[in-house]
Amino acid sequence: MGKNLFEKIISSHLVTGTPKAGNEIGIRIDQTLTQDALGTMAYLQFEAMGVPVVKTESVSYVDHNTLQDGFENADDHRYLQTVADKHGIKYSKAGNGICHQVHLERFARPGLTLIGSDSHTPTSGAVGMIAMGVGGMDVAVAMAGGPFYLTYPKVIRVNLTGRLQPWCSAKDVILKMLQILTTKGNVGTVIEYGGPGAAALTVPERSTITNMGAELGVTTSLFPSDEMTKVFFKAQGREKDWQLLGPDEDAVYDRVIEIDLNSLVPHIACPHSPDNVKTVNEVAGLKVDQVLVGSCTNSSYRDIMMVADMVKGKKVHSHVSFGVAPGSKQVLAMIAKNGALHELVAAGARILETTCGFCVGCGQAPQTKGVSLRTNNRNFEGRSGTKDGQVYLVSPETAVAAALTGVVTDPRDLGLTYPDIVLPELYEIDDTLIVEPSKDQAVEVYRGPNIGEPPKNTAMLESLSAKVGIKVGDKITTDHIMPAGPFLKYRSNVPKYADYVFYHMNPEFAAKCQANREQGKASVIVAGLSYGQGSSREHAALCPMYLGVRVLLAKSVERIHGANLVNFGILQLTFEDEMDYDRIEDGDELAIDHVHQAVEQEIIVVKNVSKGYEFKTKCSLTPRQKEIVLSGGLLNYVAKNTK
Ligand code: MIC
Ligand code: SF4
Repeated sequence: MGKNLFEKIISSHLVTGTPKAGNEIGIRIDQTLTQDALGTMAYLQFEAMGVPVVKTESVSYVDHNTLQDGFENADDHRYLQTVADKHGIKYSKAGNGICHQVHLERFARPGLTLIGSDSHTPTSGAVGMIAMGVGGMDVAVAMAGGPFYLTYPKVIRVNLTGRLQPWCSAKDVILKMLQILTTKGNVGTVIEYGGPGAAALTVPERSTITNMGAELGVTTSLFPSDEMTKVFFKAQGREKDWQLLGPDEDAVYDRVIEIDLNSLVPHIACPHSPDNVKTVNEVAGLKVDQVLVGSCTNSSYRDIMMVADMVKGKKVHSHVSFGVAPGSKQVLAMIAKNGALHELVAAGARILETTCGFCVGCGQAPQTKGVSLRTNNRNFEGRSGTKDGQVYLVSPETAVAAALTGVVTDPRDLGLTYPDIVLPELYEIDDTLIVEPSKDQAVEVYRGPNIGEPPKNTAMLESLSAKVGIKVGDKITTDHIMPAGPFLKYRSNVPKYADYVFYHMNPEFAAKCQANREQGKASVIVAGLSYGQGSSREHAALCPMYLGVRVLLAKSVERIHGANLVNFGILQLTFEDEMDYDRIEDGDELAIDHVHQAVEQEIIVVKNVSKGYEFKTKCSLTPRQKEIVLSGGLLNYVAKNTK
């Protein structure tokens, strides 16, 4: 029986376990990446492990928070640079670009494994590698040489046939996928793209598709490494990093989805979820206030050239604010040289820094109730920085159509000649902003006042007495739990950042948890379906842990967030009967007796002390994960097992 591509790469990296859907396996990690917003915690955790030099090829990127409105970011960046220097980590300075764009250009390699403390790490799956988003703690363990544990997923094959038609692009493919699979229920799945339609897509186009696999909630997405991949590696001056790698002809998949590119039309994700997808035609005519092109989804040379070509000789509509953020220094340097930058500026575009910026709510918040068309991957409520901002996700082509007309417009209706974007035979290669580490143990690590120690948890007590601190509904994202934007600068200062847990949903949450603690009680979060979707933000587990949250009771939990809860010692239970979700109320007192024994069982009985009834829950963690949770998190577990 033939192997699919995911299986092949796993087999060559397997450390423990049997690769069968649902089993826990441990794999060897070749590369890691971090970004500044989660990097500080990852490196503090790495330092706590006492390993002198990383065992992986590791890159630390600064791309999320470059506003530097205060000393905090600058402190973080200096800490990141010095800690990288000391421990053998490459440091990609602010200005070099968005981690996923730069990693794809300069580091990604077919056949390797990469984990990154950012949920869009699967972008690099575009070149035929296994790239996964994880919490910072898992990155720290991998850098120290430990295996990465994951549940062996189901593998879905997406067969692309036909060819993308003019004005339809890779973004429309992934928006279509989101319409089919939605953001819910895809935990434990990997997607492998293939077929003649996939073969015709360039690597940057493929990366737009693998990038937004994060929104589907899948473990990762991959394309085969083929002749098209070779062209990309050659153009990046890295032909030696390329190898031919794909699934066997007779590879077996758990499910096959067919997408005919010939019939694909431009799509748009409406507020406030990436799976709220319609065709652009259905929304056409809506007045637009802001248009932003950029982010790790759509900021490649191909995308920015498409934008520049479309606006050439035209003017941005008078009531639209149009911003363009090239994804990397490489892209910016090249458009500066070939004149495309001039076309953009002449048309009235605002040129934004080569960072995450608007995508993570750092700048460019739209006006009150403002309609903003963006090429990024997330449009969760409030993420833009404006609570009632109406963010729509589109391709660069659809974005420009709106920037020119002032209303949502199907780019096919513009009457323009479709630009023929030719990718360069050789990109401009200049890694000036990637600082090589000195591996000098004498390097002094800079720790400004914004750098705090990672807080520790204690082992789980025998009996748990806790109060519900908040009850929330379905699809709660890590942005709801731990807002980013102006609060990003507190990422390396957990006591401070913890004041903002659920800030936009219930600003009293931190105070309530504190009151529970004073009564000698832990706190519980009660949630609906797909809790923790959206990102690898481990602060969404770390800060609640700091506030004394010991249990999450949900209808279902997303993969990366679930792993982060384990790493910080928060017990995740799911309702055996979802009706019990309705019975429970904010403030209810709950109890679990003999927790250590209870989690060994499949069913765990929880008492609602306030209301005087019992209900059943499930704990679907692996034996290893249960032990970590009972120890109070991964740091305690590792310390216990290495004594
Ligand atoms: C995001 O897009 O939400 C982020 C900011 O990149 C996060 C990581 C973080 O919160 O640091 C992600 O996607 O994992
Ligand atoms: Fe940055 Fe946005 Fe990509 Fe996250 S999704 S890595 S914030 S560009």
